[in-house]
Amino acid sequence: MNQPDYQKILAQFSIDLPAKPFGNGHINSTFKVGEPPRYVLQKINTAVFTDPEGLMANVMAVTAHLRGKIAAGGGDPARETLTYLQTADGKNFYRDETGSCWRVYRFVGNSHVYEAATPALFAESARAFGRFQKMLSDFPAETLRETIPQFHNTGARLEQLRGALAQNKSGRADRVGAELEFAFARAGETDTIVSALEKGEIPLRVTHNDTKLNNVLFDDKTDKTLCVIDLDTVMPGSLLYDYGDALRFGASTAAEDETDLEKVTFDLELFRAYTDAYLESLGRSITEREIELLPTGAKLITLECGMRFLADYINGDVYFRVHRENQNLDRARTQFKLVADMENKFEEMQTIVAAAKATYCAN
Ligand code: ADP
Ligand code: GN1
Ligand code: MG
Repeated sequence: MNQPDYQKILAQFSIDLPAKPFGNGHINSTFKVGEPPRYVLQKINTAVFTDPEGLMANVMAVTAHLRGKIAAGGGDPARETLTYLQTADGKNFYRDETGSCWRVYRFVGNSHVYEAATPALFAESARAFGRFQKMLSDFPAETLRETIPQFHNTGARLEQLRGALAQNKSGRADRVGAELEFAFARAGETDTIVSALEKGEIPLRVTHNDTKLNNVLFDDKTDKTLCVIDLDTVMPGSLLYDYGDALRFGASTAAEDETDLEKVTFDLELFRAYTDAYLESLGRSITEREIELLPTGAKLITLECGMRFLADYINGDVYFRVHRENQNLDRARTQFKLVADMENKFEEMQTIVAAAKATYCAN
């Protein structure tokens, strides 16, 4: 495939600076622009985000709302949320002649991300997601487009796995019998969050939906969090999705694609650090039933992510970017290992949540 003409793309945003690949995301392609970097250029993966107009409308509305809140609280919106540039003809992304969609936003200088964290840093990220949740609590959720329908509907994800298995496009299905069995054995639990939402037991909120540790920028000088990034999946959802996804990634003792499963465990110290800081920052804005379901949220979002990786492996690696063979299968296996470990530690998780509730969410 021909290299895209970065200079021509950037010229649409009136920028004349060099671009270099950047970041570890599985979906979009990211570049830093300028040396030292001044902007981030991103190609939106339109196979995943089929409605780039809707996606950018969401992101622009959410960042405008956050900017207002940050400024009102005496913060610096230029460092604490993302600022997108417009093209010369006033659009918030540029569609090139091949149909690829590109957007540009300001690089937040003197910042870094973590792929793994200590309890103290993980607690910092929890406070950032807690603040994010609170700042969006009065955002009109119904105005957001559901850019990826049923994104965190774990039951629907299980059905997608069944569909992948039935089609077996890659011919790999016979290699993953044990993993399929693991997922299908938990079919009865997959509806818990969605059905609690449907019954009105827990509130529908504006959620981030992709709360990996590497989606928070930390300040180089202070190691405090600056900014929640990667806003493409901001949609109406459950707080349990955000809590669960953060723990799935950040409370693991190994990388998401670790091949040695002995190294992959669910770390209760990290779990406690995140839970304490998250509940402290949410205080009484989190409901009783949400608190009760926190351990379930962590487990189900991890199970769901494992099912998504497994389905993509069977589909032939068409969704998540891979850098080596079997990477999606390795990712699925780490997630299922974490789920099994959470099942063993479930009572301890509940005890940690109850203690955090008593400390931070009491009347
Ligand atoms: P992806 O969807 O590929 O995960 P992200 O939006 O998370 O893309 O960006 C990928 C990486 O680029 C981040 O993990 C972070 O290291 C870096 N990054 C993204 N936005 C900024 C920014 N505004 N300032 C500095 N670094 C950024
Ligand atoms: C993808 O884009 P990135 O790498 O932040 C995925 C998430 C998964 C995650 C697993 C739009 O996130 O849902 O949890 O990979 N994003 C999308 O690492 O599907
Ligand atoms: Mg990201």
